[in-house]
Amino acid sequence: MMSKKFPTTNKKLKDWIIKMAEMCQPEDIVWIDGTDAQRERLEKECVASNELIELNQEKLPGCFLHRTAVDDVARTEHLTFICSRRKQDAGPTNNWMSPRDGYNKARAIFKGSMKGRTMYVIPFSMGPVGSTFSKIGVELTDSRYVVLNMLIMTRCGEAVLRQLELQDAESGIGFTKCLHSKAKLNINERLILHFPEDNTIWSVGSGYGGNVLLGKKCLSLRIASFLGKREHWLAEHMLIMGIEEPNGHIEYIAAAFPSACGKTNLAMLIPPEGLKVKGYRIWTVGDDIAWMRIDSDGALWAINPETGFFGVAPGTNSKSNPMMVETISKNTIYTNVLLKTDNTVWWEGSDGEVPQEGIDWKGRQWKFGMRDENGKPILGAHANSRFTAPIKNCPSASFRIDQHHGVPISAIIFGGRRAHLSPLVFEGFNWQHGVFMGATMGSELTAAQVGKLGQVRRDPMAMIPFCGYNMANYFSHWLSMGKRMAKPPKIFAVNWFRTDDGEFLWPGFGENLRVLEWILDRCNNRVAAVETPIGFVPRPQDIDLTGINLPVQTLEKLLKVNKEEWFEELKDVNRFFKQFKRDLPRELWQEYKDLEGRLKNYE
Ligand code: OXD
Ligand code: MN
Repeated sequence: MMSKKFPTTNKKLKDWIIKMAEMCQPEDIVWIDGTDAQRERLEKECVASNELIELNQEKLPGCFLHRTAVDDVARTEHLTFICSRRKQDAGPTNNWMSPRDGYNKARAIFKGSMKGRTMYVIPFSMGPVGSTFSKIGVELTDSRYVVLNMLIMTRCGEAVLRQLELQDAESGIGFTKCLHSKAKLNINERLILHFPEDNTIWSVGSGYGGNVLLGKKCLSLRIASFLGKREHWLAEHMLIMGIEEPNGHIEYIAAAFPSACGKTNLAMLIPPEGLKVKGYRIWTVGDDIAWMRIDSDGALWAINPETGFFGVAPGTNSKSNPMMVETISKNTIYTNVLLKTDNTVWWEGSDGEVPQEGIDWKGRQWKFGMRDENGKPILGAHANSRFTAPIKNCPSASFRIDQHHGVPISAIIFGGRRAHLSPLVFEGFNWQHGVFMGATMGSELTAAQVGKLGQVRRDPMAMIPFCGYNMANYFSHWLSMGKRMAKPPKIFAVNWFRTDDGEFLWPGFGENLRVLEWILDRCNNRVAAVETPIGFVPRPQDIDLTGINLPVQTLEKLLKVNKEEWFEELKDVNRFFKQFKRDLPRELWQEYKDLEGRLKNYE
């Protein structure tokens, strides 16, 4: 059936692969060694089989285009399950299936799904190989596209395999068993299953990144959040960035935002003109995932477990994110964008002139101005079209990305998109209050999610689609982490999206550094603040507005705490908290009542 070469001494790994191969019946098994030569061979095979289109190599060296099936363009949350033994362990915010049902249903689809195909074995490490932060996974997949993306997004190959063998021999530490098959790419036979108690992920029937690059959301958030609770660390949907102050000192922050709220742009912002004289410099550590541990100094340290960006293309341009424009100019895989006649790519909101024609993301001839039967413009690129690019391409990539210890975190930021209610920035009174702020995060729906635009969805710590266990227990875990730390970071909330008469009050983008500056000043006890019921809010004079034309009245509007709006918000928080019944930590109900009490007494 297949070649019998197993370049590993690890029996558990070998046995598992044999078992999975018996089920999926691939024609061949190929081990990914992490070499350029093997990657180049796979790229050639993909071009020959039309899985990839080679782009203009003069203008976009090392770049390719891939198109997914038209109904396979985003994470499918309704087909994503946590298969814990007890339903209660998945909690009310996750889809649940019993492990037995999960394995049985998926097995029926996996059976024979790799006939005539190669099964690739990808040993990968989330985090630097050998770091105490890191976790090893092995993904079996019948998709070369998955292999090529994993090679960008994670550390893979020979070195990881050796580390896996060493770890297992020394301490029996296992690996996450990740199985993926495209199968028939049929939405009716698609399942994304997590078995936290078995350290196993099974994904079948999809070819979309968020569903199939199993190191990302599946391992680094859903499985890792479960492991983090057990092992006393945090796996979070957060960017990590360093802000270098003029004296050369760098402070690092971690920030959680729901999808499409500008996490990637913030992680690599360009200091605005007005602050340039101060000599700030930004270092990007990560744009999507943070793993955070308490070190022997009692402080919280973080790594980005990934090595690449899997970012949204539309709207990426030299104004919104010049660093990313540079990053994706080489060695990048584009998915579902428009192909131009010169064999380069385009998407809505990209740089340069709008092309008059091209091939759209569905592979059809496209002309500018085309409309569908309802009169709506036909998009050249899908709204969730993506690029996969190495962090190392990014001009602001941090020099600490490969350091085993990661970076110390001074502040944690929770952000959302709120037209009203939430001030530009406020600071929690202490860790417990900060956890309450994270647990009550809400954000308005954007085009990236299904639902009524503008409607508020509660998205605690931006983890609602990614928490691998009961979220009430996740809140308890956050509370307990605070108790374990001698020097917990301060916790802040930000909102770049507050409006007045439908107009954004805050310019956003690089100007957000002005808010980060205040946050760091607070962390270092350099400025006072105004105490309000919801937390500490800046005094207007403490936000440096040099070089922007923002009237003080606008800043006051941005910082205002409106009592009536907060009472309304509390009603929604109450409904949200109640679904967790007795599992919700009582500290959070206490914070709720305290906030209500403070609001009642507020003028
Ligand atoms: C992502 C997401 O792709 O959050 O990062 O959906
Ligand atoms: Mn994300």
